Amino acid sequence: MTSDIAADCLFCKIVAGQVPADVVATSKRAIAFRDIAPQAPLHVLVAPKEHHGDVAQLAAVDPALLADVVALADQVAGEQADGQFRLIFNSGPRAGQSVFHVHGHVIGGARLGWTPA
Ligand code: DGP
Repeated sequence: MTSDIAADCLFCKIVAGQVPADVVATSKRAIAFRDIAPQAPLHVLVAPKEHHGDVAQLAAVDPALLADVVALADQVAGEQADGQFRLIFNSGPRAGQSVFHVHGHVIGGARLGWTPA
């Protein structure tokens, strides 16, 4: 789904300031905020401010916006960790997506293993 704001979307509400979040950075079209259940010393979510369901949908309709989201991830990793990071976009429930407003998990701040179960 693609629209500026989706009803009952948690991350649209964070963008709108209706749900509190620890926002660490913003750009004109993207936002970065700390994950509520961090899995690493750095665990920030980067998302477009407008609503898109998943990363493939965003890439199809607005690749420049996806590039903005990736650039914000790089900025946050540079500001909050050592600039090295893993960027994970879960796509679909079986892949672990639970919030259907596209977001990348920016993971870093430690040496990372490679064990996606
Ligand atoms: P995913 O499972 O890939 O859709 O990631 C959703 C992430 O969102 C998950 O790691 C937990 C996080 N999350 C869920 N609810 C909230 C919230 O209210 N605030 C914040 N900051 N993060 C949340």
